[in-house]
Amino acid sequence: MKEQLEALRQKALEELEGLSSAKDVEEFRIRMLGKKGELTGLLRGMGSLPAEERPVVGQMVNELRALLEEKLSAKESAIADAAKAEKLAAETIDVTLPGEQRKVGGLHPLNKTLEDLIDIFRSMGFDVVDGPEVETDYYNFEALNVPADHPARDMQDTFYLAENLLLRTQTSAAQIRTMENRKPPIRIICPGRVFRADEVDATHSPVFHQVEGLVVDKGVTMCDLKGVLEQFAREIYGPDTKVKFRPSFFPFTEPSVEVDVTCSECGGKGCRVCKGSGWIEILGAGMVHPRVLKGCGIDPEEYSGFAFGIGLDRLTTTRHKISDIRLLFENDVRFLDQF
Ligand code: 2U9
Repeated sequence: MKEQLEALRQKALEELEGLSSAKDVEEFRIRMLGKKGELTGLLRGMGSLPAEERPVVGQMVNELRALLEEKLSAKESAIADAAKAEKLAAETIDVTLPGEQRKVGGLHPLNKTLEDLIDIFRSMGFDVVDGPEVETDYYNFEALNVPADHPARDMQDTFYLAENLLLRTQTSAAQIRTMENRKPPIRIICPGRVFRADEVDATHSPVFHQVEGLVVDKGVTMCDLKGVLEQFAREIYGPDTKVKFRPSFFPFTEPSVEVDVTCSECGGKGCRVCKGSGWIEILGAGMVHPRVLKGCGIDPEEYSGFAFGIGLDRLTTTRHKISDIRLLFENDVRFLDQF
């Protein structure tokens, strides 16, 4: 029996050495120390031993059991430590590697131009007002003295949603509402999207952007209009920019003008951008028609005003020498990245 025990000890210690996984350890434990295990088997065989040998062999069995248990738990923690070390090594992060480059977004060129414009007019004392994109016929046309037979009222030029409801063709309606609700002095600009049933090409889009302005007070004259718009043009195109006022016609202003600036590309000599003329048209303006003031409850005998309309898309394309208005709406990041 003693030899059997010794042989088992030898074999067990040898096997134990070769265990390499938690699963191996558990199987070994069951095989040796479990209920039907080899050591337990030897213990059962003690019944056939002479009584005086039983305590000695019993002690040897217990010692071997204790030794195996101790070695097993040491083996177990060694395997767990090795597994942990291996896992940590695999998870190692090299903090010195360069980080992932995150792209930082920028303002769309239209918004950039709009922000510049708002800054310029704010510095001259203008407030910014907003209005709905869906308007009634009254606010979009009637209140602006646009007659019923005006071509702009045609279905071909305006997107109608219902008989009396349309997508605004200019942002003026918001200014009519301001005049209805506020007493002069009024000094506002109104930026926003407007809609016209235009075919898309390099210079036209059915959706585009405007910034309209309105000043109403006692004694406002064409001189004020000229001063404000010259200041605006110089801030946008540079201090040497010359400004030209040409007579024009709009139903909502009288007199009306169109405003040109010297071409920023050629300085007025004539080039491809200004089609050889040396001038670029940037906006329309005029003195608010007395009928428009009256319709909003403002007495044209007491007050006068001027208004202007700037096409933001055109201003943006001429400023940045963008050849096609469609680029502003396609949102191709390769294009937008340049601003
Ligand atoms: C009120 C009264 C009058 C706004 C004006 C223009 C002239 C004009 C165009 C510029 C380029 C439209 O986007 S565009 O095609 N606009 O030429 N707009 S005067 O006149 C107003 C506005 C509000 C109450």
